[in-house]
Amino acid sequence: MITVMGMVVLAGTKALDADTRGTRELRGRTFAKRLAQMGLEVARHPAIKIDDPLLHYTLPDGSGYDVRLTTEEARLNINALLASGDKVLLPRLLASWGLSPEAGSAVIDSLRDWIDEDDKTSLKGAEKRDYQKAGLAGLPYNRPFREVDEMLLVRGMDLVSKLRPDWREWFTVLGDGRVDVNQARPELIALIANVPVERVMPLITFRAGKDGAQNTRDDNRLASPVQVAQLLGVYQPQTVELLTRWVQFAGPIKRLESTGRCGDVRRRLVLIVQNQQAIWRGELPPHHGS
Ligand SMILES: [Ca+2]
Ligand SMILES: [Ca+2]
Repeated sequence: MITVMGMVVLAGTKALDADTRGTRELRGRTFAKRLAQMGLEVARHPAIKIDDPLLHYTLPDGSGYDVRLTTEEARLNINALLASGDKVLLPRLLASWGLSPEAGSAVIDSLRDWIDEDDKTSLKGAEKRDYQKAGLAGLPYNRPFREVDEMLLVRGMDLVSKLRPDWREWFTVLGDGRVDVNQARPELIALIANVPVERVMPLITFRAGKDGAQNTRDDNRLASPVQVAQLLGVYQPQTVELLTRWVQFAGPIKRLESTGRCGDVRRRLVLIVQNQQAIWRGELPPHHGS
């Protein structure tokens, strides 16, 4: 009797323990999300400056939020890139992520087949038949991507995602396709200019201004393709032309990224704003690395 009672009590305590941990974790997740939401509400106010102290907030227990303001054009617009018939940037990007030329062109052909209206499979691509064979009905959508996440449905993108878990951070489906060089990450500028990423550092240093930090009031703004080419030490006419075609200097679509934290829990909420209107909101996995 006593043994059985003891076991019941023990089991009860264990369940209670598990509950408490579960509840604590849930509370942490909820609280981190609330903090991230708070950050977004503060950040979207028109009076907020790019280096406003209100973009960062910490409570005495260490929980809080950090908001990063950038532009959506700091990313590659996958629809614009595919529509342009690009044969340079996407292959270069996938190769830099470790895809073989064959695997890379298969992914690119499949991305093209996904957005073109017809059902004719391009060389290494994938259309309705190919997805059906794999047991996937209703694919491809045969229209431009409306969400970055839709790209994951394309044949071969699982491999990309395995090699580059942060692949989403490179793409957008918004904007006119030209990359905002005042906000883009060094690796993306290196990709467009076809230079090693070290060669982009003088440009990053210039952009950061005297204090060495991006997104502060002393930042310098890049203003012309020629200036960009000079800072990168790029003089080849073809590359300069590519630069001129694919860059801009102030993307009009604002991207607000707010990370709320509570204990070990991080939650990242994104709000995209155009002409003061929210056009997309969602949650993404917390950053790895960048
Ligand atoms: Ca198609
Ligand atoms: Ca600065």
